[in-house]
Amino acid sequence: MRAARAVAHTNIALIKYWGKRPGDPDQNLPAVGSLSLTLERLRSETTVRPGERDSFQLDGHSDPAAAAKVARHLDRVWRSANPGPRPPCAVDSTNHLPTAAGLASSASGFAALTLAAAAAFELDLDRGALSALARRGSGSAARSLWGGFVRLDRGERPDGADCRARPLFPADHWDLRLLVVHTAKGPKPIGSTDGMQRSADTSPYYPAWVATSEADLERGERALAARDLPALGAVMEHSCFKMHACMLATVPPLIYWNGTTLAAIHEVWAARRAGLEAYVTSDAGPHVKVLCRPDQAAELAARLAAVPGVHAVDTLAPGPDARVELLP
Ligand code: 2P0
Repeated sequence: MRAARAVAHTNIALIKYWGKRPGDPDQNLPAVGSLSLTLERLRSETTVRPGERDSFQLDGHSDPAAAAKVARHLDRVWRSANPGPRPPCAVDSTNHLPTAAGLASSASGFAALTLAAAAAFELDLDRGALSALARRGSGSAARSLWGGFVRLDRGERPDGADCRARPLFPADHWDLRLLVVHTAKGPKPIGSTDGMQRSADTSPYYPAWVATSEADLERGERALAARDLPALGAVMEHSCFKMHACMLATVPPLIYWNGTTLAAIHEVWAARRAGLEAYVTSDAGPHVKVLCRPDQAAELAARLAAVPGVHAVDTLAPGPDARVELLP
């Protein structure tokens, strides 16, 4: 075993993932495919070294629940190539993004952990196989192996081998901006894994959500290929609001938004009526993400920063591939 450090950037789904298909829970198989944009700057950096015993630190703190998830994921990576016991690992991770607040720290976190662990264990795996492994840690992590625009296919196989992401277009395919409009501080009340299970069990709109997702993926991919922002924005908003409709109809209801979330959405639509090309999406959290042109990003960011209750607005360009290096 070696020591290795990986960096993976977070991603925002333009066409959303919500719900798992039946099967082995450890395979973590999504019920729908998804299409994402990897972001610059917002990233996880993870080092895996040989240790006396397993240890895990996130931003310099230990957390037993997170350490158990990390150990389970190290086992998956190790067992993908080795029958024997896994060597103990010292894992250190730094998140350059707000953790557990709807900004997908699990995406960049499990992607970086998968990449660092595979390099530390000296496994010869291609990125597709790494993506399928990352998915078992967190569905959205499968998409964070690549920069730019990425598609995660739902797949059909029970072993998940065909459920891996693939890069559609690199970051320089289309110079877009994503504004992250922060509307709250602190972690969200209900994690995605529990939330999507509740939706699958109780939301009468869940079957419609699953049935209509494939068409959205195709529309989204076509709009990306054509660099057609109004077309991409329309299907991105539709996917987002269908997912939130499914969440709202869950028993008890899943409402990840606050009042400021809705005010920010209305502000984006007002900007659009005023002639700006801006489209919203939001995830399992209260923040609003706005897809727009680079030349209109500053004006939109200023409008959104002025909405009462908005804490901050980050402007992000498409980000790079995940990367890994062996350490001495
Ligand atoms: C997404 N989300 O596509 C969607 C939109 C949240 C809303 O992927 O259970 O943390 O670990 O596979 O990846 C968040 O879900 O869930 C997510 P698990 P994950 O970005």
